Amino acid sequence: MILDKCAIAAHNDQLQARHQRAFDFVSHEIVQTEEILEKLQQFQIAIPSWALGTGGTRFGRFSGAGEPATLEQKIADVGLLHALNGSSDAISLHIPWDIPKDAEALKQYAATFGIHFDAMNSNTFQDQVGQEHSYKFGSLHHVDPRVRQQAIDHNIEVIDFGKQLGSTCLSVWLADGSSFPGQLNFRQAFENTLASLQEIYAHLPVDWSLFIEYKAFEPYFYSTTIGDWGQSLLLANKLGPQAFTLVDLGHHLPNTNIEQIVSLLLMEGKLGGFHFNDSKYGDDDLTAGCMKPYQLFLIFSELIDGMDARGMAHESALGWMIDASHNLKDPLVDLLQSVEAIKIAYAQALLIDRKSLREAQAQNDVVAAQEILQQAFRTDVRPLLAEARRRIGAALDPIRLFREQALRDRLVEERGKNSVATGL
Ligand code: AOS
Ligand code: ZN
Ligand code: ZN
Ligand code: ZN
Repeated sequence: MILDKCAIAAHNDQLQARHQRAFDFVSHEIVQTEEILEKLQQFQIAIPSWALGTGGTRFGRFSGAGEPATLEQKIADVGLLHALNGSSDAISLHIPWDIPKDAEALKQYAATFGIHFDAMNSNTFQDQVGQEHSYKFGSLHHVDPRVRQQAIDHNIEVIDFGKQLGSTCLSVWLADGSSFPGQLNFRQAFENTLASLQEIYAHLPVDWSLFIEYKAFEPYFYSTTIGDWGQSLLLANKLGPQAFTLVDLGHHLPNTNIEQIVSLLLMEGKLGGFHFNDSKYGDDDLTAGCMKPYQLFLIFSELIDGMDARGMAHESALGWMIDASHNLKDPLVDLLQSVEAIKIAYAQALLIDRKSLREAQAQNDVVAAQEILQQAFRTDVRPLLAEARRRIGAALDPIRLFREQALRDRLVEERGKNSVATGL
Protein backbone atom coordinates (compact mmCIF):
# COMPACT_ATOMS: atom_id res chain seq x y z
CA MET A 1 0.00 0.00 0.00
CA ILE A 2 1.49 3.31 -1.07
CA LEU A 3 -0.31 5.13 1.74
CA ASP A 4 0.54 4.10 5.27
CA LYS A 5 -1.56 4.53 8.38
CA CYS A 6 0.93 6.98 9.89
CA ALA A 7 0.42 9.41 7.02
CA ILE A 8 -3.34 9.34 7.64
CA ALA A 9 -2.86 9.85 11.37
CA ALA A 10 -0.48 12.79 10.83
CA HIS A 11 -2.92 14.36 8.37
CA ASN A 12 -5.81 13.96 10.82
CA ASP A 13 -3.78 15.45 13.68
CA GLN A 14 -3.00 18.45 11.55
CA LEU A 15 -6.67 19.08 10.72
CA GLN A 16 -8.18 18.00 14.04
CA ALA A 17 -8.72 21.38 15.73
CA ARG A 18 -10.49 22.89 12.74
CA HIS A 19 -12.54 19.75 12.22
CA GLN A 20 -13.63 19.65 15.85
CA ARG A 21 -14.96 23.22 15.68
CA ALA A 22 -17.00 22.46 12.55
CA PHE A 23 -18.26 19.16 13.93
CA ASP A 24 -19.32 20.70 17.27
CA PHE A 25 -21.16 23.45 15.42
CA VAL A 26 -23.25 21.13 13.25
CA SER A 27 -23.79 18.30 15.73
CA HIS A 28 -25.12 20.81 18.26
CA GLU A 29 -28.21 21.30 16.07
CA ILE A 30 -28.83 17.60 15.36
CA VAL A 31 -30.46 15.21 17.80
CA GLN A 32 -29.49 11.91 16.21
CA THR A 33 -25.78 12.62 15.55
CA GLU A 34 -24.45 9.31 16.88
CA GLU A 35 -27.01 7.29 14.91
CA ILE A 36 -26.12 9.12 11.70
CA LEU A 37 -22.39 8.65 12.31
CA GLU A 38 -22.89 4.93 12.71
CA LYS A 39 -24.94 4.71 9.52
CA LEU A 40 -22.30 6.69 7.64
CA GLN A 41 -19.59 4.33 8.81
CA GLN A 42 -21.55 1.33 7.55
CA PHE A 43 -22.55 2.77 4.21
CA GLN A 44 -20.25 1.49 1.47
CA ILE A 45 -20.29 2.25 -2.23
CA ALA A 46 -18.76 -0.19 -4.70
CA ILE A 47 -16.29 0.97 -7.33
CA PRO A 48 -16.51 -0.35 -10.89
CA SER A 49 -13.20 -1.50 -12.31
CA TRP A 50 -13.76 0.57 -15.45
CA ALA A 51 -13.90 3.84 -13.55
CA LEU A 52 -10.28 3.50 -12.45
CA GLY A 53 -8.88 4.43 -15.83
CA THR A 54 -9.44 7.59 -17.82
CA GLY A 55 -12.60 7.28 -19.86
CA GLY A 56 -12.85 8.06 -23.51
CA THR A 57 -15.16 10.18 -25.55
CA ARG A 58 -16.63 9.08 -28.86
CA PHE A 59 -13.76 10.94 -30.46
CA GLY A 60 -10.66 10.12 -28.52
CA ARG A 61 -9.04 8.94 -25.38
CA PHE A 62 -6.50 10.89 -23.37
CA SER A 63 -5.07 8.40 -20.95
CA GLY A 64 -3.70 9.59 -17.66
CA ALA A 65 -0.47 8.20 -16.32
CA GLY A 66 -0.10 5.38 -13.84
CA GLU A 67 -3.45 3.76 -14.62
CA PRO A 68 -3.99 0.24 -13.27
CA ALA A 69 -3.04 -2.16 -16.06
CA THR A 70 -3.77 -5.39 -14.23
CA LEU A 71 -6.63 -6.67 -12.14
CA GLU A 72 -4.37 -6.64 -9.09
CA GLN A 73 -3.59 -2.98 -9.69
CA LYS A 74 -7.30 -2.17 -10.00
CA ILE A 75 -7.89 -3.87 -6.66
CA ALA A 76 -4.99 -1.92 -5.15
CA ASP A 77 -6.56 1.32 -6.42
CA VAL A 78 -9.86 0.52 -4.72
CA GLY A 79 -7.88 -0.45 -1.62
CA LEU A 80 -6.28 2.99 -1.70
CA LEU A 81 -9.67 4.68 -1.99
CA HIS A 82 -10.96 2.61 0.89
CA ALA A 83 -7.97 3.53 3.06
CA LEU A 84 -8.60 7.20 2.32
CA ASN A 85 -12.37 7.35 2.85
CA GLY A 86 -13.37 4.07 4.52
CA SER A 87 -16.40 3.96 2.23
CA SER A 88 -15.51 1.81 -0.76
CA ASP A 89 -14.98 -1.76 0.38
CA ALA A 90 -15.89 -3.52 -2.87
CA ILE A 91 -14.93 -3.65 -6.52
CA SER A 92 -17.29 -4.53 -9.35
CA LEU A 93 -15.65 -6.48 -12.15
CA HIS A 94 -16.44 -6.61 -15.80
CA ILE A 95 -15.91 -9.65 -18.00
CA PRO A 96 -13.95 -9.86 -20.28
CA TRP A 97 -12.00 -6.77 -19.20
CA ASP A 98 -11.18 -8.33 -15.82
CA ILE A 99 -10.82 -12.07 -16.28
CA PRO A 100 -9.52 -13.56 -13.00
CA LYS A 101 -6.72 -16.04 -13.65
CA ASP A 102 -6.42 -17.30 -10.10
CA ALA A 103 -9.63 -16.40 -8.28
CA GLU A 104 -8.52 -17.70 -4.90
CA ALA A 105 -5.28 -15.70 -4.93
CA LEU A 106 -7.20 -12.64 -6.07
CA LYS A 107 -9.70 -12.98 -3.25
CA GLN A 108 -6.90 -13.20 -0.73
CA TYR A 109 -5.12 -10.22 -2.26
CA ALA A 110 -8.33 -8.14 -2.14
CA ALA A 111 -8.89 -9.15 1.48
CA THR A 112 -5.54 -7.61 2.43
CA PHE A 113 -7.14 -4.26 1.57
CA GLY A 114 -10.48 -5.17 3.16
CA ILE A 115 -12.02 -5.38 -0.32
CA HIS A 116 -14.58 -7.89 -1.60
CA PHE A 117 -16.23 -8.45 -4.98
CA ASP A 118 -19.48 -6.72 -5.75
CA ALA A 119 -21.77 -7.31 -8.75
CA MET A 120 -20.29 -9.00 -11.83
CA ASN A 121 -20.94 -7.26 -15.15
CA SER A 122 -21.29 -9.08 -18.44
CA ASN A 123 -20.50 -7.56 -21.81
CA THR A 124 -22.50 -8.38 -24.90
CA PHE A 125 -22.18 -4.89 -26.32
CA GLN A 126 -18.75 -5.39 -27.91
CA ASP A 127 -17.39 -8.13 -30.13
CA GLN A 128 -14.35 -9.83 -28.64
CA VAL A 129 -11.43 -11.24 -30.61
CA GLY A 130 -12.20 -14.74 -31.86
CA GLN A 131 -15.91 -14.48 -31.07
CA GLU A 132 -18.03 -16.57 -33.45
CA HIS A 133 -21.14 -14.39 -33.83
CA SER A 134 -21.33 -10.59 -33.89
CA TYR A 135 -23.43 -8.45 -31.55
CA LYS A 136 -23.83 -5.76 -34.19
CA PHE A 137 -27.60 -6.31 -34.17
CA GLY A 138 -27.93 -7.11 -30.49
CA SER A 139 -27.35 -10.02 -28.15
CA LEU A 140 -30.08 -11.44 -25.91
CA HIS A 141 -32.80 -10.00 -28.17
CA HIS A 142 -31.19 -11.09 -31.45
CA VAL A 143 -33.26 -12.61 -34.26
CA ASP A 144 -30.71 -15.43 -34.62
CA PRO A 145 -30.87 -18.05 -31.83
CA ARG A 146 -27.14 -18.77 -32.21
CA VAL A 147 -26.26 -15.21 -31.26
CA ARG A 148 -28.64 -15.37 -28.30
CA GLN A 149 -27.07 -18.64 -27.16
CA GLN A 150 -23.58 -17.16 -27.35
CA ALA A 151 -24.71 -14.22 -25.19
CA ILE A 152 -26.46 -16.54 -22.72
CA ASP A 153 -23.31 -18.69 -22.44
CA HIS A 154 -21.24 -15.57 -21.78
CA ASN A 155 -23.52 -14.51 -18.92
CA ILE A 156 -23.33 -17.99 -17.42
CA GLU A 157 -19.54 -17.83 -17.65
CA VAL A 158 -19.66 -14.48 -15.80
CA ILE A 159 -21.75 -16.05 -13.02
CA ASP A 160 -19.14 -18.81 -12.75
CA PHE A 161 -16.30 -16.30 -12.38
CA GLY A 162 -18.36 -14.46 -9.78
CA LYS A 163 -18.96 -17.63 -7.78
CA GLN A 164 -15.22 -18.18 -7.55
CA LEU A 165 -14.72 -14.65 -6.27
CA GLY A 166 -17.53 -14.64 -3.74
CA SER A 167 -19.76 -12.22 -5.63
CA THR A 168 -23.53 -12.68 -5.30
CA CYS A 169 -24.89 -10.58 -8.13
CA LEU A 170 -24.97 -10.45 -11.91
CA SER A 171 -25.68 -7.06 -13.48
CA VAL A 172 -26.91 -7.12 -17.04
CA TRP A 173 -26.92 -4.07 -19.24
CA LEU A 174 -27.81 -4.63 -22.87
CA ALA A 175 -27.02 -2.28 -25.71
CA ASP A 176 -29.70 -4.15 -27.70
CA GLY A 177 -31.92 -1.77 -29.62
CA SER A 178 -32.51 -0.29 -33.05
CA SER A 179 -31.64 2.93 -34.79
CA PHE A 180 -34.29 3.00 -37.49
CA PRO A 181 -38.07 2.56 -37.44
CA GLY A 182 -39.01 -0.79 -38.88
CA GLN A 183 -35.67 -2.38 -38.01
CA LEU A 184 -37.07 -4.41 -35.11
CA ASN A 185 -40.23 -6.16 -34.13
CA PHE A 186 -40.50 -4.79 -30.58
CA ARG A 187 -42.59 -7.67 -29.25
CA GLN A 188 -40.30 -10.32 -30.67
CA ALA A 189 -37.22 -8.47 -29.36
CA PHE A 190 -38.73 -8.32 -25.89
CA GLU A 191 -39.81 -11.97 -25.93
CA ASN A 192 -36.38 -13.09 -27.09
CA THR A 193 -34.79 -11.05 -24.30
CA LEU A 194 -37.09 -12.58 -21.72
CA ALA A 195 -36.44 -16.13 -22.95
CA SER A 196 -32.67 -15.51 -22.90
CA LEU A 197 -32.78 -13.99 -19.42
CA GLN A 198 -34.82 -16.97 -18.23
CA GLU A 199 -31.98 -19.27 -19.23
CA ILE A 200 -29.46 -17.09 -17.41
CA TYR A 201 -31.75 -16.84 -14.38
CA ALA A 202 -31.93 -20.65 -14.24
CA HIS A 203 -28.16 -20.67 -13.62
CA LEU A 204 -28.24 -18.16 -10.75
CA PRO A 205 -27.15 -19.64 -7.41
CA VAL A 206 -29.92 -19.38 -4.78
CA ASP A 207 -28.23 -16.56 -2.88
CA TRP A 208 -27.60 -14.48 -6.00
CA SER A 209 -29.51 -11.56 -7.50
CA LEU A 210 -29.92 -10.59 -11.12
CA PHE A 211 -29.97 -6.83 -11.76
CA ILE A 212 -31.55 -5.63 -14.99
CA GLU A 213 -30.33 -2.19 -16.01
CA TYR A 214 -32.38 -0.04 -18.36
CA LYS A 215 -31.30 2.85 -20.55
CA ALA A 216 -33.35 5.19 -22.71
CA PHE A 217 -31.04 5.42 -25.69
CA GLU A 218 -27.43 4.96 -26.85
CA PRO A 219 -25.74 3.21 -28.56
CA TYR A 220 -28.92 2.99 -30.66
CA PHE A 221 -31.18 5.95 -31.19
CA TYR A 222 -34.66 4.78 -32.11
CA SER A 223 -35.45 2.05 -29.56
CA THR A 224 -33.75 0.24 -26.71
CA THR A 225 -35.15 -3.17 -25.87
CA ILE A 226 -34.78 -2.54 -22.12
CA GLY A 227 -35.31 1.19 -22.41
CA ASP A 228 -37.02 2.20 -19.19
CA TRP A 229 -37.99 1.04 -15.73
CA GLY A 230 -41.31 -0.36 -17.00
CA GLN A 231 -39.57 -2.74 -19.36
CA SER A 232 -37.02 -3.71 -16.73
CA LEU A 233 -39.69 -4.24 -14.07
CA LEU A 234 -41.77 -6.32 -16.47
CA LEU A 235 -38.79 -8.60 -17.04
CA ALA A 236 -37.89 -8.73 -13.34
CA ASN A 237 -41.47 -9.67 -12.43
CA LYS A 238 -41.65 -12.38 -15.07
CA LEU A 239 -38.25 -13.81 -14.11
CA GLY A 240 -38.91 -14.24 -10.40
CA PRO A 241 -37.88 -13.19 -6.90
CA GLN A 242 -34.14 -13.05 -7.58
CA ALA A 243 -34.51 -10.50 -10.39
CA PHE A 244 -34.52 -6.75 -9.75
CA THR A 245 -34.36 -3.45 -11.57
CA LEU A 246 -31.14 -1.47 -11.52
CA VAL A 247 -31.34 2.32 -11.74
CA ASP A 248 -28.47 4.15 -13.41
CA LEU A 249 -29.04 7.85 -12.83
CA GLY A 250 -27.83 8.77 -16.31
CA HIS A 251 -30.19 6.46 -18.19
CA HIS A 252 -33.36 8.55 -18.27
CA LEU A 253 -34.78 11.05 -20.68
CA PRO A 254 -34.20 14.65 -19.53
CA ASN A 255 -36.25 15.81 -16.52
CA THR A 256 -37.50 12.34 -15.61
CA ASN A 257 -38.61 12.18 -11.98
CA ILE A 258 -36.15 9.49 -10.88
CA GLU A 259 -37.09 9.75 -7.21
CA GLN A 260 -40.65 8.74 -8.02
CA ILE A 261 -39.40 5.72 -9.98
CA VAL A 262 -37.23 4.74 -7.02
CA SER A 263 -40.14 5.08 -4.63
CA LEU A 264 -42.42 2.79 -6.64
CA LEU A 265 -39.76 0.17 -7.38
CA LEU A 266 -39.04 -0.02 -3.65
CA MET A 267 -42.76 -0.32 -2.91
CA GLU A 268 -42.87 -3.32 -5.25
CA GLY A 269 -39.77 -4.88 -3.66
CA LYS A 270 -38.11 -4.76 -7.06
CA LEU A 271 -35.41 -2.15 -6.67
CA GLY A 272 -32.06 -3.93 -6.86
CA GLY A 273 -29.41 -1.29 -6.89
CA PHE A 274 -27.91 1.88 -8.24
CA HIS A 275 -25.35 3.15 -10.62
CA PHE A 276 -24.58 6.61 -9.29
CA ASN A 277 -23.34 9.36 -11.56
CA ASP A 278 -24.61 12.73 -12.73
CA SER A 279 -25.57 14.20 -16.05
CA LYS A 280 -26.85 17.26 -17.80
CA TYR A 281 -27.81 15.79 -21.16
CA GLY A 282 -27.79 12.00 -21.32
CA ASP A 283 -25.61 9.17 -20.07
CA ASP A 284 -22.89 11.70 -19.29
CA ASP A 285 -21.34 9.58 -16.52
CA LEU A 286 -20.09 12.64 -14.65
CA THR A 287 -19.15 12.78 -10.97
CA ALA A 288 -22.13 12.08 -8.69
CA GLY A 289 -23.69 15.29 -7.38
CA CYS A 290 -21.77 17.62 -9.70
CA MET A 291 -24.88 18.82 -11.56
CA LYS A 292 -28.01 18.00 -9.57
CA PRO A 293 -27.21 17.51 -5.89
CA TYR A 294 -30.82 18.30 -4.93
CA GLN A 295 -32.07 15.47 -7.12
CA LEU A 296 -29.59 13.12 -5.48
CA PHE A 297 -30.89 14.22 -2.07
CA LEU A 298 -34.52 13.69 -3.15
CA ILE A 299 -33.63 10.21 -4.38
CA PHE A 300 -32.09 9.40 -1.00
CA SER A 301 -35.13 10.83 0.70
CA GLU A 302 -37.33 8.29 -1.14
CA LEU A 303 -34.80 5.52 -0.59
CA ILE A 304 -34.77 6.02 3.17
CA ASP A 305 -38.52 6.40 3.38
CA GLY A 306 -39.07 3.25 1.30
CA MET A 307 -36.35 1.14 2.95
CA ASP A 308 -37.50 2.08 6.43
CA ALA A 309 -41.11 1.23 5.51
CA ARG A 310 -39.95 -2.26 4.49
CA GLY A 311 -37.45 -2.67 7.33
CA MET A 312 -34.49 -2.89 4.96
CA ALA A 313 -30.93 -2.33 6.18
CA HIS A 314 -29.64 0.79 4.43
CA GLU A 315 -26.10 -0.48 4.01
CA SER A 316 -26.81 -3.93 2.63
CA ALA A 317 -30.34 -4.29 1.24
CA LEU A 318 -29.55 -2.67 -2.09
CA GLY A 319 -26.52 -2.64 -4.37
CA TRP A 320 -24.80 0.74 -4.17
CA MET A 321 -22.36 1.41 -6.92
CA ILE A 322 -20.80 4.20 -8.90
CA ASP A 323 -20.89 4.08 -12.68
CA ALA A 324 -18.98 7.12 -13.78
CA SER A 325 -16.14 7.63 -16.16
CA HIS A 326 -14.73 10.63 -17.93
CA ASN A 327 -11.56 12.05 -19.24
CA LEU A 328 -10.69 15.27 -17.45
CA LYS A 329 -9.91 14.43 -13.82
CA ASP A 330 -7.69 11.96 -12.07
CA PRO A 331 -10.07 8.97 -11.82
CA LEU A 332 -9.21 8.27 -8.18
CA VAL A 333 -9.82 11.84 -7.07
CA ASP A 334 -13.03 11.87 -9.07
CA LEU A 335 -14.22 8.72 -7.30
CA LEU A 336 -13.46 10.30 -3.93
CA GLN A 337 -15.65 13.22 -4.97
CA SER A 338 -18.47 10.92 -6.08
CA VAL A 339 -18.46 8.89 -2.88
CA GLU A 340 -18.48 12.09 -0.84
CA ALA A 341 -21.43 13.51 -2.81
CA ILE A 342 -23.43 10.30 -2.40
CA LYS A 343 -22.81 10.16 1.33
CA ILE A 344 -23.63 13.85 1.75
CA ALA A 345 -27.01 13.24 0.07
CA TYR A 346 -27.55 10.19 2.29
CA ALA A 347 -26.69 12.08 5.49
CA GLN A 348 -28.90 15.02 4.54
CA ALA A 349 -31.80 12.69 3.81
CA LEU A 350 -31.31 11.05 7.21
CA LEU A 351 -31.90 14.49 8.74
CA ILE A 352 -35.40 14.88 7.30
CA ASP A 353 -38.02 15.26 10.00
CA ARG A 354 -40.24 12.42 8.74
CA LYS A 355 -42.96 12.86 11.32
CA SER A 356 -43.48 16.52 10.53
CA LEU A 357 -43.29 15.80 6.82
CA ARG A 358 -46.10 13.25 7.08
CA GLU A 359 -48.18 15.71 9.07
CA ALA A 360 -47.60 18.42 6.49
CA GLN A 361 -48.58 16.00 3.72
CA ALA A 362 -51.75 15.01 5.56
CA GLN A 363 -52.68 18.69 5.94
CA ASN A 364 -51.78 19.53 2.34
CA ASP A 365 -49.35 22.04 3.83
CA VAL A 366 -47.19 22.40 0.75
CA VAL A 367 -45.05 25.18 2.19
CA ALA A 368 -44.21 23.23 5.32
CA ALA A 369 -43.36 20.11 3.30
CA GLN A 370 -40.91 22.04 1.16
CA GLU A 371 -39.39 23.78 4.19
CA ILE A 372 -38.82 20.44 5.92
CA LEU A 373 -37.00 18.96 2.93
CA GLN A 374 -34.91 22.03 2.31
CA GLN A 375 -34.01 22.45 5.95
CA ALA A 376 -32.32 19.04 5.72
CA PHE A 377 -30.82 19.66 2.28
CA ARG A 378 -29.28 22.97 3.34
CA THR A 379 -27.54 21.55 6.37
CA ASP A 380 -23.79 21.28 5.91
CA VAL A 381 -23.21 17.65 6.86
CA ARG A 382 -19.61 17.48 5.68
CA PRO A 383 -18.21 17.55 9.23
CA LEU A 384 -20.36 14.48 10.01
CA LEU A 385 -18.83 12.60 7.10
CA ALA A 386 -15.35 13.65 8.21
CA GLU A 387 -16.03 12.55 11.78
CA ALA A 388 -17.35 9.16 10.58
CA ARG A 389 -14.13 8.71 8.61
CA ARG A 390 -11.92 9.80 11.49
CA ARG A 391 -13.51 7.26 13.82
CA ILE A 392 -12.61 4.37 11.52
CA GLY A 393 -9.07 5.55 10.86
CA ALA A 394 -9.69 7.05 7.43
CA ALA A 395 -8.72 10.58 6.41
CA LEU A 396 -10.49 13.76 7.50
CA ASP A 397 -9.92 15.21 4.03
CA PRO A 398 -9.18 12.39 1.56
CA ILE A 399 -8.63 14.58 -1.51
CA ARG A 400 -6.24 16.87 0.31
CA LEU A 401 -4.28 13.88 1.59
CA PHE A 402 -4.20 12.31 -1.89
CA ARG A 403 -2.66 15.51 -3.22
CA GLU A 404 -0.31 16.18 -0.31
CA GLN A 405 1.09 12.68 -0.53
CA ALA A 406 1.38 12.98 -4.34
CA LEU A 407 -0.23 9.57 -4.60
CA ARG A 408 -0.69 9.66 -8.36
CA ASP A 409 3.03 10.42 -8.81
CA ARG A 410 3.82 7.40 -6.66
CA LEU A 411 1.52 5.25 -8.81
CA VAL A 412 3.24 6.55 -11.94
CA GLU A 413 6.64 5.66 -10.45
CA GLU A 414 5.37 2.18 -9.75
CA ARG A 415 3.45 1.54 -12.96
CA GLY A 416 5.02 3.84 -15.50
CA LYS A 417 3.64 6.74 -17.47
CA ASN A 418 2.02 4.70 -20.22
CA SER A 419 0.06 2.06 -18.32
CA VAL A 420 -3.53 2.09 -19.56
CA ALA A 421 -6.53 0.45 -17.91
CA THR A 422 -8.82 -1.79 -19.94
CA GLY A 423 -12.33 -0.48 -20.29
CA LEU A 424 -14.54 1.72 -22.37
C1 AOS B 1 -23.99 1.55 -19.89
O1 AOS B 1 -24.40 2.64 -20.33
C2 AOS B 1 -24.27 1.14 -18.53
O2 AOS B 1 -24.27 2.26 -17.68
C3 AOS B 1 -23.45 0.03 -17.90
O3 AOS B 1 -23.85 -0.09 -16.58
C4 AOS B 1 -21.98 0.17 -17.78
O4 AOS B 1 -21.50 1.43 -18.01
C5 AOS B 1 -21.33 -0.85 -18.61
O5 AOS B 1 -21.92 -2.09 -18.37
C6 AOS B 1 -19.84 -0.96 -18.37
O6 AOS B 1 -19.53 -2.24 -18.37
ZN1 ZN C 1 -24.62 1.77 -15.58
ZN1 ZN D 1 -24.56 4.06 -18.71
ZN1 ZN E 1 -23.83 6.22 -17.24
